[in-house]
Amino acid sequence: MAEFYFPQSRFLGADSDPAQAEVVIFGAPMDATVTFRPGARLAPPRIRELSVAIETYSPYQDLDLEQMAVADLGDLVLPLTDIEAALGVIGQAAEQIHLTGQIPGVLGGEHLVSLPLIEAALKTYPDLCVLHLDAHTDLRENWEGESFSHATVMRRVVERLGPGRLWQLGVRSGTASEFAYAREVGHLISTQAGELALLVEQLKNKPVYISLDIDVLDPAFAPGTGTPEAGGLSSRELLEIISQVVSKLKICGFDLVEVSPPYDPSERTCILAATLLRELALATSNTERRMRK
Ligand SMILES: [Mn+2]
Repeated sequence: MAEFYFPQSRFLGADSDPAQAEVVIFGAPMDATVTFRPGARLAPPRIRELSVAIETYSPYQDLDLEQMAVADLGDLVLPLTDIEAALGVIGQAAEQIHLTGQIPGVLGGEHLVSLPLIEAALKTYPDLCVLHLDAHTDLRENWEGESFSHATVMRRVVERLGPGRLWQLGVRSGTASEFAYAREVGHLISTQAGELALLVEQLKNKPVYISLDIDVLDPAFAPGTGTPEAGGLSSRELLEIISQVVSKLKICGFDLVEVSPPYDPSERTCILAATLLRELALATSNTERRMRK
């Protein structure tokens, strides 16, 4: 069994018994492969602490976390420098949650934590698709000789899923060959209404894993991240996409990664991350009903 340490506060409204919860939150505080500015492993406790600043009720979805069974397990105890071992621990923790039909919601950490999380979901949901919201393609074959990195994570995911099952939204940075690969093996979409409608149409009956890199947002809204990239979504656009698009999907797991408190002096990124975590948890409330269809 995975070992957790518990920060001083639980995430907002996540006070259910883990055995009874629909959504089970935990932190994966790892940033070993971050290429530019580390710090993401400090995010889960800070996002929890700052979640007291927001309400449990979402006017966007007209849903309240208080009406939902959400648990918070705390943060995984991870080996600091053994990346493979850390990924194993993260994957195992998620697998346990899937076994009981619950939905894991994970706070990174860097984006490489999504790989074991998606592998774990794939074991339970063999026809899994992934919706990846990010500024970056994350499709490099390797990064400075490393095949497991936050810059290669979606390439490894595609290798496990097979073609046609990765949908990428908000991407605006990568090499020409990464963009070519993205178009060849997956779906690169914009926030244009027609493309979002097509996404819902094609994914609504499939189990979907949501991987949200905070840098999909413009650095004006989310400066606290390791590799910010200009030209991103506004926080309002992203909140609308979650309430109007993501909530229509059968979400079987989600993560929120790459928040970096050392680059977030105003703490606006961490507070926004808490809001996004609330919205993602609430967006799963349709999932159980949809799974039965
Ligand atoms: Mn990114």
